[in-house]
Order: sequence, then C-alpha cells, then structure tokens
Amino acid sequence: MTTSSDVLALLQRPLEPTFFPKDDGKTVMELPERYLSDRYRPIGADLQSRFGDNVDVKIPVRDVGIPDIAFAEVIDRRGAFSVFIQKHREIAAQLIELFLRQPDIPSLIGVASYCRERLNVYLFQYAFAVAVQHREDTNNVNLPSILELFPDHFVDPAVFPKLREEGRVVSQANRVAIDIPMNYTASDRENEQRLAYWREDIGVNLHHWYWHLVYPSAGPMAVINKDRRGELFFYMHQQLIHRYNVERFSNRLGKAKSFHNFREPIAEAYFPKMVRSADNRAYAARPERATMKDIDRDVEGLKFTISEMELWRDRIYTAIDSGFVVDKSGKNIPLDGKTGIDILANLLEASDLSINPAMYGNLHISGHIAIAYCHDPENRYLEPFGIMGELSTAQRDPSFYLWHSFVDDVLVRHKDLLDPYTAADLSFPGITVTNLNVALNRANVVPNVLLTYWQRSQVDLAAGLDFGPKGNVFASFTHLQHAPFVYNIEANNGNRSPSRGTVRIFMAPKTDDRNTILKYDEWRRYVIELDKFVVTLKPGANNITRRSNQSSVTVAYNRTFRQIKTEAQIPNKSDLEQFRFCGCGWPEHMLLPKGTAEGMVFDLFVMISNYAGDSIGQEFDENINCNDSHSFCGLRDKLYPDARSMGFPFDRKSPAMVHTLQQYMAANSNMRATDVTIKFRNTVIART
Ligand code: CUO
Repeated sequence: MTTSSDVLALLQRPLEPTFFPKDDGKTVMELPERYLSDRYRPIGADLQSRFGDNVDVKIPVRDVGIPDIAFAEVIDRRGAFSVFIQKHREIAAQLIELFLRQPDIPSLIGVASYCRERLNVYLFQYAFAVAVQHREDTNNVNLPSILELFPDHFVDPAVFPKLREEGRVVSQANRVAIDIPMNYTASDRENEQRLAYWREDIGVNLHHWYWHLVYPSAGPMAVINKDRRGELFFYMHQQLIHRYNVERFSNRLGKAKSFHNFREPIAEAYFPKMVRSADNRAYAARPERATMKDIDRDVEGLKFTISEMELWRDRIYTAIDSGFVVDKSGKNIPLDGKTGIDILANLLEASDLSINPAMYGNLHISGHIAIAYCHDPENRYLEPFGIMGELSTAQRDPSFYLWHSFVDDVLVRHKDLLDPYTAADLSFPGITVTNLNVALNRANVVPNVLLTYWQRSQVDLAAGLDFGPKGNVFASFTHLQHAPFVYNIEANNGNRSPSRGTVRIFMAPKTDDRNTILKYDEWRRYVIELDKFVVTLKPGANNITRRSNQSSVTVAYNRTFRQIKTEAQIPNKSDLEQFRFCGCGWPEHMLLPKGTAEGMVFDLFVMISNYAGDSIGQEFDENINCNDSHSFCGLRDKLYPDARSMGFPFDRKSPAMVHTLQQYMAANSNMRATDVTIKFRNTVIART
C-alpha cells in the first residue's frame, strides 16, 4: 500500500512541471536528472536547489530506466484529448496497461513521473487515475477531484483571473469567494437556457466523468470487462435522459427530440464560453441548425461518413428486430431478456466488448464525434473538438440529450420486443404495502409535499490553478437543492416467517409540459429511480422509514466535491475512507426534479420485490466503501447487486390492457403509489 502522498503529488496542478513544489510548497518530487524534460534538463541542478530547499517532504523518484512512450507522444502535450477519439482511446489503453504493469509503487511513480513531464496533460491524468482506481496497492488512495485538477472543464473561465488575483493579493484570512454566475451561456431569449442550471451543474458533469472513469470503454480486459457493463451504460444514460426530460417538464419545455435522422439540422445552438487551460484555446461554439458531416481529420486519425453511421444504425435495427446479432465468426447470438441489452449496449456504444465492430461499427461514439466536429469536420481551420467531444463537458450541450435520446430509443426498441413480466416476476406472495407517504424531515409538515430551492455552495479551486496562489481560493456557485425528506412505508407480511425483499422507489410526473396526462406507456419513459434497498419484513405489520440522503442513486455533496486531502490533513481514519475515490454517483443535490412554483404533481411508486428473484448470492453493506451509489455505479470489484434487469419493473412493456399505473399495480399488493407535489421556491439559501 502506498502512503498516497507520492501518487497525489503527481495528480496536482497538471500543467506545472513535476519537480515544482506541491502541497503549498511543502512537498517536492526529486526526479532523476534524465527524467526532466528537454527544457529543464540543462538547468537541473539550479532547479533542484531553487525548489528543493525549504520543503518539509522530499519524495525521491526511482529511476526505472527510460520507458518507451513514443506511442503516446503523438498527442500534443497541450492539445485536446478525448477518449471518444479512437486513436486517443487506444493510446490511453496502452498507457493504463503500462501503469498497471508496474510491479510496485516506486516503479509506478518512476514511470508516471517520466510520462507526466512529456505526455498530454489530460491523457496523463486520465490514464493515471484509471490505473490508480484499478490497482490493488493504490486502492487506499484518496484521488483528488477532477474538478480541482481541471476546473476549466467545469466552470466559467471568467472566474480564473479573479481567483488568481484574490489568491495573490489578499492574505488567506481575508479572502472572499469569487462568484461563478448561474446564467452565462445564453440569455432568456433562448428557451433551452431554462435548463442551463441542470446541464451545466458541476455535480452532474462530475458524475458523468467519474462514471466513464469507472467503466472505461477501452483498456485491458481486467479493467473494462465488468459485470453487466453494457447494461449499466444503457441504464445510467437512460436515467440521465428520463431525468432531463422530467426537468424540462418542470420548466415547461417538451421532451428532448430523438436524433435518429442524422441528416437533420440540430436546431439547438450552444455557445459554451469555455477555454482549455492547457493551451488557452476556446471550445468551438455551434450555431443554430448545424448539421453533422463526414469526418476526415488526419491529425486525430478520424475518418467516417454519415452514410456509414446510417449503415451501422440500420444493421443494429435489423439485429434487434430479428432477435439476434452476428458475432465475428458469423454465428447468430440471440438477444434474450437477460443478456441481450448488455450485448447491444456494448456494440452500440461501442466499447472494446463489442461483439462485432466490423459489422456494427462505432455508432454512439461517432455521434459524439460528428457533433463535436461539425464546425470543422476536415480540420480546415485547425479547430479541436467542441463540447460534445469530451466526457467532462458533453452534458452541458443540449445536443447531448438529442443524441442520447436516440441511443436510448434504439435500446428500448429491443426492450419493447421482450414479453411483459409475468405475475410471478412481479408479485411477492403474502406481502402488502399498506401505506406510503413522504414528508420533509422537520416538524409540522404537510405529507407528500416536497420542496426545492437554490443553494449557494463553495468549492476550493486553488489546487487547479497552475502556477497559482498558495492556500485556498474559493469559488461560489448556485445549484438546485431540495429539503431533506423521509419515506414512510408500511408493509404487511402475511407469511409465517420473516421475508426478505427489495424496496424499489421510483417517481414520474403525471403530466407533460402541456399538462396533458401521460398514459402508462409514456409515463414509463419518464420514471426516475430514487432509491433501492433490501429489507427483512417480520410477520405482521412493518414500518419502514428511509431518509432521502440514503439513496442508492446519489453520493453526498462532500464526496462529489471532495478536496485534495492527505492523511496528514485528515487525522480521523474513517474520514479518509470517506474521501476515497468515490466520485461516481448522481449528485445528492439533484435527487429531485425542480418541480414548479405552484407545485408539480408526481406519482411516487414503491414496490417490494421478492428477494428470491433479486439475489445474486452476494451480500454487501451499503454504508461502507462507496457502496451507497450502486444503482448507477455498481460496486467496486463486485457483481452488480441486483439480479433483476436494470430499471425493473418498468424496463419492459406491460400487457396491452394496461393504460394506467393503477391498472398496472392492480394485481400486485406488493406495489403502491401516492401523489407527491414538488414545490419550487425561487430563493437562494447559502450552504452552512
Ligand atoms: Cu456518457 Cu455518450 O456516453 O456520453
């Protein structure tokens, strides 16, 4: 096990040279002279004495020889990097492999130090973080948040000069937080701007980045071949789309259109106003009605046509409609109700697990790429990719939701061909949910009314300000928040012995943006998961209470926004555990949709399913080791902790005679729903 300070030192201030003092000047990495870059090697002795004195900790870096990293040096050190670009993805995979191969920590630090001085800054940070996340001997490392490494990917760049000024001019005790404005990408003339608070939320984008870091699409098999990976790609992104559409209804906007006609102009513009800090170049903007074009860019090795994308799309439709895919050897592989979605999602994404890339291509990633380069498909203007080309920024752009609605529609086409669940799948003999309500976590409240509002929070961005000030500099930002609440579920167990079951809690709006009642089959496409947990019901009456912040979907605020901290800064060991690499999970502050000022009505649905059908024969404690966000992120090094298909029971069509949720629930006493109103109060409350 590492002490982690060496690993952390490599993950701070990515644009500063490795020998430059870290931890506010207290730590210095002592590099073998031949590891210094060409610029600094001739003046190595001078640098070591300038920066090596007056520090508390010197970390000697082992000379492990000169690793062959020519394969990775082809990406410009300060240029753009994205795992959506196949060439970049392959290079990252090779680099991850190199880091994983190192027999011990000193060798890892040695090789990584050499790479850090020479390789693309984003590539290095990504590959090193994936390796640290997946190595046994580094799994105690509390990785810094990507927000603090690359704040340029997450916040308005206009704040950086102000943060630098505050940090340089004002002493630590007198510094004030610099405000990141809420609305800076468009005015209210643009309807899509009503959703900017959601798309540009820092936590939402961090979650997406972490999810793909935990579930890379390329790399060594040990890293990518995780239990039900494809299915989780489908389900997590489907939930993003459901949540986004529900949020649109809250803001009186219709659902995002599915982008299935690749020749159609993209109605929505997006002007990101973001700047890559590595080279100070702006991300390209996309005007209204831009179209995807054939991509032919030598520099990234990208070459494909829209016709090819159409061909892949149509082959995937054919596979779904005929119920099987064709593997590399020409064999038909059936798409059954259990593994079909996993196979399809992996080939549509496409991850390295695709069953036949030659046949089904690389559809989802090509969509990201074609949109991201629609301003410069042939590199005529030497422009790098736009906002859709990168995991940490893609969700800011309205086009993300058009594209992923298409991806979701394709996969739902398969789901809709499966037989409805049987009575045996859905029922839980002897179990009746007799009552259900939610209430705010405070005295004298009206049940089934939930509350949302704006909250102002702060985050320390000092660690990401390369060559920036010492100490902390805080930025404040405003985000959606909800008042904490509690679910109260009463269930009767008519059996003679205790029964184990899984409580599944979902919510979906009763009406769309125009106040039209949603029929059951549409309603199903807006269901958002709120929580899932296992209970044991004793014979007779049971009262189950569950707090909203225990959700299996979310991670707590301090985990989404955790700061770089070393063991020395966190004396309490259990706190350190908390700060481990657990960034994956929907941000807690976004658990609920915004609702409306007058109150928006939702169906809150609860089902207690029979554990006999849920169990995968693996126990886990949801309260330890980042296990609490398993719905979207699974469990580290374990099986996905639910045998049912993800999204159960709403992932499949119901029998044709079902038109309402009430009809759907009628035969199942283990289900219950209640109306819940979400009221939005347009006030800003500071986080205490
Ligand atoms: Cu996460 Cu397209 O897969 O953005």
